[in-house]
Amino acid sequence: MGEKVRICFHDRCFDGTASAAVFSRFYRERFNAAADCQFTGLVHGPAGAVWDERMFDADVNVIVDFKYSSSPRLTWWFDHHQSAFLTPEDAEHFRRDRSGRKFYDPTYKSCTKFLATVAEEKFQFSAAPLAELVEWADIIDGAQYESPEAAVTMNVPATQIALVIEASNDDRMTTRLIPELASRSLAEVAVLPFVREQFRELYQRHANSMEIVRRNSECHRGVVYLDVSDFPVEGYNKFIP
Ligand SMILES: [Mn+2]
Repeated sequence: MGEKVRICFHDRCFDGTASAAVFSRFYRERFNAAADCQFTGLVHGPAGAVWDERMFDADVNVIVDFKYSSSPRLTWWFDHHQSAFLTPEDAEHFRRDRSGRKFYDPTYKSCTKFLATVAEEKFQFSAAPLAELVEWADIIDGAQYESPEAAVTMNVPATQIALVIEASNDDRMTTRLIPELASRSLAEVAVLPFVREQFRELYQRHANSMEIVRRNSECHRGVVYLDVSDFPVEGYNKFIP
């Protein structure tokens, strides 16, 4: 029987998706090459009741880039969010943990970089083949773009994949992407037909929203004011203004 590994990750987020990819590769290389990794994407909802015990249904249960759970069924946890603990009891539970498999550091800009660093330093994992993914997760999650233009032009594979992860209407998109991100370069992933096709569609929508924001914004003393309530814009990239 293959070992089942449930990896819960922050969905519709480049960093969360990249963290799941890095963890799956780390686990297969350092613990069990035959592990059957299954992925569950999560998005932030109203506070409380984030974790349902039934989600931790595998032999190994993992959370990356998302809130802590004090469940005894949780095996691994990596996060960097300030809001990692839902309650003071959860924070205390984490402080008392002696498993050596739960990790938290809010000074990291991305969970992906944090996970890769811990895996290298404590578990002799080589993150070198995933260096590009790790670097881009840090840029995107930390909003460390060279310029606001770099964030909206989406002319490199990483920002194209980020658009697909953040804006796709297909709920299975991220779980399809994770194994690709774990094994291919970003340039290879960006030209996979299912990625390319989604990108084209979403980019068209993004280009339209850029045009709408451009025509309906005013800048006063360094502050951009815009009203897009009359237009069919379903959210727009925060770097456009
Ligand atoms: Mn993150």
